[in-house]
Amino acid sequence: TKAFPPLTLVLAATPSLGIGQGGTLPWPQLKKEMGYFARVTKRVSEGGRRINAVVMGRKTWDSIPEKFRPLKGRLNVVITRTPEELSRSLGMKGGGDKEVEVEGPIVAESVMAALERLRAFDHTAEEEREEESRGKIHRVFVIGGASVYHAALELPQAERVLLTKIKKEYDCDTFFGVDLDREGSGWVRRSRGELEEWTGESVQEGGLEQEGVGFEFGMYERVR
Ligand code: FOL
Repeated sequence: TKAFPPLTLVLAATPSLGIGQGGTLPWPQLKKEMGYFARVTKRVSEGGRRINAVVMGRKTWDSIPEKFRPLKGRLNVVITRTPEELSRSLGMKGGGDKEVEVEGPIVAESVMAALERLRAFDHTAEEEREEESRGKIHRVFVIGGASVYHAALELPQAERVLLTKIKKEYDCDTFFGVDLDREGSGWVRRSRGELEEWTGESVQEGGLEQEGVGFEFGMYERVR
């Protein structure tokens, strides 16, 4: 029986694989890079009846500006060992002294538990389906941070990484654990054409530049 659902890690990193600094991204806002992230994580093949999921750690959830979370058009899943603490902060939205219940993310205590919740959600989707059809969830993206990437990489389900290489160094206190370009890393870089095909994005050869910062989109797949 095949590992399900497949996972795609999405991240941007500096040359030394830095991904975070002080609870936020290390670089000044790169609108085109964030736009790519948003489009790729939202895009589904059969528009309308399917949705993608984004799985993230609690600190990543906290790092997303309140007005952008839950990330719209995607099923949000937050990993925390203390779900009751997260629920408390979720209930506060709406301002004032009254706590207002808002549509929140799915909460799970581990990446494994998150996948179980997603499988259950998929089976619970109301549409009738062919026996072979995979249900309501199209793709599952792991969007960080470091400890959630680390846990996901331990699983055979993690078969793809969308890595944006930021071509400038910034002070970072959080790093991605695997050098995907290293020979024998167990990962292989796919071509720009293959990235375009998989993501549905049209990608500039040689990358982009914004605010004097160069960056390039890449895709890696697990080998074996
Ligand atoms: N992957 C890549 N390639 N770039 C990233 O910046 C990135 N960031 C995270 C995970 N993977 C990434 C985690 N951090 C938002 C903010 C922080 C964040 C992830 C997402 C966010 O607000 N996203 C909005 C877009 C808002 C906008 O258009 O400015 C979204 O709808 O996705």
